[in-house]
Amino acid sequence: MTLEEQLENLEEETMEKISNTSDLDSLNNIRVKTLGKKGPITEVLRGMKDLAPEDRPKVGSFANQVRNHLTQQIEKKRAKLEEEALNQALAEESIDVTLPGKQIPQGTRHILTKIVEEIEDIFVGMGYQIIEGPEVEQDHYNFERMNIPKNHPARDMQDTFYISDELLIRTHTSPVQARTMEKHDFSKGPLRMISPGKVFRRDTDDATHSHQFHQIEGLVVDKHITMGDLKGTLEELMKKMFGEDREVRLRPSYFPFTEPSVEADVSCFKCGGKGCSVCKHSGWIEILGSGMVHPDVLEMSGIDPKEYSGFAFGLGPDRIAMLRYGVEDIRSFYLNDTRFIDQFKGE
Ligand code: FA5
Repeated sequence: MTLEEQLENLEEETMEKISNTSDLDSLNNIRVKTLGKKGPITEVLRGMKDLAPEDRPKVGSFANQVRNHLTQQIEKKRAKLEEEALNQALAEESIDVTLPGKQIPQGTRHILTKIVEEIEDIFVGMGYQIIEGPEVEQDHYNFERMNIPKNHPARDMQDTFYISDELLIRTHTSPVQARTMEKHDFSKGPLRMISPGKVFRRDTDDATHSHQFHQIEGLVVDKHITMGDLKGTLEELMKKMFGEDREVRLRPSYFPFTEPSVEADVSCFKCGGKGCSVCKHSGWIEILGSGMVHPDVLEMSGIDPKEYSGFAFGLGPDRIAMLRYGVEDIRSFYLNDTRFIDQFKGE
């Protein structure tokens, strides 16, 4: 068989193999075996040295023609197989748009944050400013300026985490009263502020006490502020929070920084005052401590108590949330159990 005949046979066999192959790996094998360095075409080209010099160009160009043709055919087939593979992959990957979507868990603001924001909105609507104070506080503001000097028995009412003799984590938001009063410029108008934030006490945790909880302080100072203003303000708050039918009752109490001091009760939102388990069958729910700002507290903040008067209150949003949603254990707010927190998503 002449070299040309060998090449023709080889071309024919290889074309058949190319057309029969159906995967990229075997196509690559064909390419390596036929066109590679050790393949038959290279072999033929090597055998040219035995040909008569005048035959060499003819056979050489024929061998190149066969090689080019086979290379083209292999490339064509590769493109076809690759396209098929891609189409198959796409077909397998196709999405079923009728399947339900994957749920992406979404966080929600904590219910205590929502309560605080709700109360903030009510007071902003009445022209109050929101002022925040430091959680690490000086003894001076937390106690002294609140009319509770060192060794005063009233310090026992708020068991305290001290950092040093003069520094503590605040036991109530009342120190923000002193911080705000000493800075207020009354020539620009009355002082009306609320101050929400975290407070800390060395209380033993139980269902209704936590060593960390929230308070919202309220303070109004101006000329001619009376208990009537306090009662009206608290009534407005309670109606907005617990419904238009709510009433507020003030009972005498004691805080060193208010005089007179009162506890405010709201008529029970559950039974309307008839008596039920929420109000412990009294018809009333204790909701906050308040009173008229003590003249000494005004004076310590540089305000003349003969000219100015004010009222202040401190309420616990944790207890309000417990009452409103029937949460039985205050510790649930702080355990970071998302099953508990998620219950309030829609609130
Ligand atoms: C005070 O802290 C006063 N500073 C409130 C005040 C402000 C009175 C301005 C007058 C004028 P008291 O210790 O009662 O008061 O706390 C206020 C509220 O914080 C309570 O009504 C209660 O809702 C909440 N509270 C107190 N201790 C705890 C506790 N351990 N866990 C959860 N809530 C608490």
